[in-house]
Amino acid sequence: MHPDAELWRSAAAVLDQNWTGRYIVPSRTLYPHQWSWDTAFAAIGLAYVNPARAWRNLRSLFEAQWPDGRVPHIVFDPDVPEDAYFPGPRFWRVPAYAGRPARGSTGLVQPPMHALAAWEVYRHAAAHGAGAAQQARTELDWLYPRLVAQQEFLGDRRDAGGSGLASIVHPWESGLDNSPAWDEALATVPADLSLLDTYQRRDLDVSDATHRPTDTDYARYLGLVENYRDGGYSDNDLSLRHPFVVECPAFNTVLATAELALAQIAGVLGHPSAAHRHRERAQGITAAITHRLWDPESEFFHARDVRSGRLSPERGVGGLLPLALPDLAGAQVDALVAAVTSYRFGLPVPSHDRTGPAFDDRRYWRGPVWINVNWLVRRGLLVHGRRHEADELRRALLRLVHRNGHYEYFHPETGSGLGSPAFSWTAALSLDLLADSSAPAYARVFQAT
Ligand code: 2M8
Repeated sequence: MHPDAELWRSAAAVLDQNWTGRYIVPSRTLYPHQWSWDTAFAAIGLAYVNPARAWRNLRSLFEAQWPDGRVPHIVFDPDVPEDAYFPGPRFWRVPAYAGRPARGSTGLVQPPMHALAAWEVYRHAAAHGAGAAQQARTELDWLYPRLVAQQEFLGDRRDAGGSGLASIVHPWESGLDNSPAWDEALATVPADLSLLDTYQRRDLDVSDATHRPTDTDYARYLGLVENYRDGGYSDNDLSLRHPFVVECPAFNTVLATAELALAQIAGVLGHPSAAHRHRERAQGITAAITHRLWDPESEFFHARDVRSGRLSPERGVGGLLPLALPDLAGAQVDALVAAVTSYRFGLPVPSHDRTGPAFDDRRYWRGPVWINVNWLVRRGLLVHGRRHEADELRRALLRLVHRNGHYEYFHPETGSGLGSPAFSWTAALSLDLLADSSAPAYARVFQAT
């Protein structure tokens, strides 16, 4: 069988195997519930093999949206036992809301990838016939106000720095959980190691401790959840009440990209003035990212600690993602493309600058290669017409997955698979990479607006 056909078949099989009937798990071993941005990446791949599941997956997640617009970072499956994942529903103590029983979700968020995913699923729907196209239109109608509510929550309630950017209140909200980009801000968060006597980490039962966060960091993660939870998950006066409030370049890039996708969706749904407002918001967020997070000396985007006002000195993969912003200034695009192709990163990009002291080739988000952020970097290369680098990245990613399997992440030197095997977003985005060699069509999505 042709290697591409083989990869296609194995990727589709992973998505099948991880489908629960209502939603897709990130992986059967480590993550037995529904995760927010994983749902979006999975939908992008399901668009090719089973669009009905792509929509069902998005719908399941948004059915758990809070009345304030936040989309929880994990929606707990009531059929999965409490001890299958830690921290589970009992730790989060989320009250009942919107007709849903208590303890149905976490109170954190993740990067709002869903508008882009919905747009991608819609774009591919016509290829599956008239019925699928009709369903796509109906689902877009249902999702649009919910996607807008998510943007409003993040842009308003989470603008803790008053800068037009959304802040994250926990490293888990970034999706780049253990990135060195949080180290400096996290160092000021108390680490109560006794929490680990009270609560048992579950991740270490199913994965190698040298890959996962240290106990000190884990104790900080739990302390941050407790603080946010005990404040009723309120976002009032965040920078006074909460010890971790950070503006992340990757999170805010996804926020801006969501506005651009919403502009497309609003256009299809016949709301031209809303489309115009979405494009303006994307421009506003892009300007704020440039103003707040660009460091002209390092020529890189860094996370900003809102409480201290300091930019993190680290060059994490999140600092490359503003490349996906179509309105980014040419000099910044050039600097990011240079970083992407330099020894610091290289194709495919690792999750951290290889030359930085914090780089760790195995530990979670501190060095290994992840497919989802590479997919976003590739999108950025295409948006800025860097076709050659985008094609090279596409080939490198497909080679990596084909040789090593649909792992959660990969060793940045040897390429060997790490973390969970049969990981949904690796499989889903492999399908998209296999299907989409027509690079310029991507960029046109934005330029046509
Ligand atoms: C990882 O995060 C979870 C917590 O949310 C964990 O470490 O247990 C991250 O890689 C995150 O980006 C991802 O969404 C999640 C599920 O795949 O796993």
